[in-house]
Amino acid sequence: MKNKVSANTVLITLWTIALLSLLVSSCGTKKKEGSGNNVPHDDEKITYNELVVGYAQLGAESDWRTGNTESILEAAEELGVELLFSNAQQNQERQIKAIRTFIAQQVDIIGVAPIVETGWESVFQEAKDAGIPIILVDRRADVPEDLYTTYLGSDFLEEGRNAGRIMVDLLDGKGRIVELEGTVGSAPAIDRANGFREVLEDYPEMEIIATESGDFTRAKGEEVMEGFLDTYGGNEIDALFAHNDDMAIGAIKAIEAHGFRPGIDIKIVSIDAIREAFQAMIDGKINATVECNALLGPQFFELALKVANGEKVPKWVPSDEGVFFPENAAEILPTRKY
Ligand code: GZL
Repeated sequence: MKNKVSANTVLITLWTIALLSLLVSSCGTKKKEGSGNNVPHDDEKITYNELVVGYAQLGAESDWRTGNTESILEAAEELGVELLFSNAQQNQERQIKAIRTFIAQQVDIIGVAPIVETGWESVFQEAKDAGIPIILVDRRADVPEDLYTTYLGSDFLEEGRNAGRIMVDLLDGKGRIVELEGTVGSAPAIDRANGFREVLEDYPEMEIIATESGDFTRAKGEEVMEGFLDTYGGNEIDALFAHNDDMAIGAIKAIEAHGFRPGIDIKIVSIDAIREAFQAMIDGKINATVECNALLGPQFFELALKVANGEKVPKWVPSDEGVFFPENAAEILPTRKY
């Protein structure tokens, strides 16, 4: 009996060891690759503090850009993402060089705000060949859709349409308009101009008498507006459409230097909704600003993590945006972050 009992004991012990070793091995190993959908399983997914992102920012040309950069840096810090950040000072070659550096450093994801729409196909192909997904942020690039994973940013056409609708109301369907365009060849400049003109098509007595690029900066906006005033005279200009608030604020200086009242003698509609535009509306110098959301940091890293983990994301993630007027500018200004 004793022997029989000991044989049973041995068998039970062996089964127990076998069962325990099976349990330990299944907990300690990743699930098999290729289990159907190739999406990493939970225990294979990386987390924010394992994510390495290269971000090629285009410059620091405006308050909007400053707010955009701050949003990206703060979000990386809060989430614990390792961020390699470069500022190309509005130079495309430097942006392309930054992307090549990120490829060499084998980051997980590359984010880029393309300064202009063209000239990206080669370097984006290099990123694709290196297996590094690209996320377009803020501005689109004119490349085949397989060269970027998703675009996070505004509907610039709609921003231009909104500015056009407001301008029609301000001028009651009739007037002579000068236009300060953004950076030549950039997605916001191209689409804001097109959206604005789309609306004006139905108003033949609304005429754009001059358009010139102020490169999204205050200094250039003031310089170009001075040129408009010298050429046409303030009495011949009913309104200004500025593709961003920084150029509008520069233009305000030129308008006042020529002895005219911005917002009254010359109406002003611009885009971005930066803090200083709210102050200018409070001061009666800007008549409306169309919001272009700069605070894209949190959404960008949320997308980056999803893409790094092989999750499906939409080809375009549009920003939520509004339009602001002087009536409630004082109430809203304290809530604005850029
Ligand atoms: C728009 C952004 C533009 C802003 C400008 O998304 O690219 O660039 O409107 C900025 O202020 O310079």
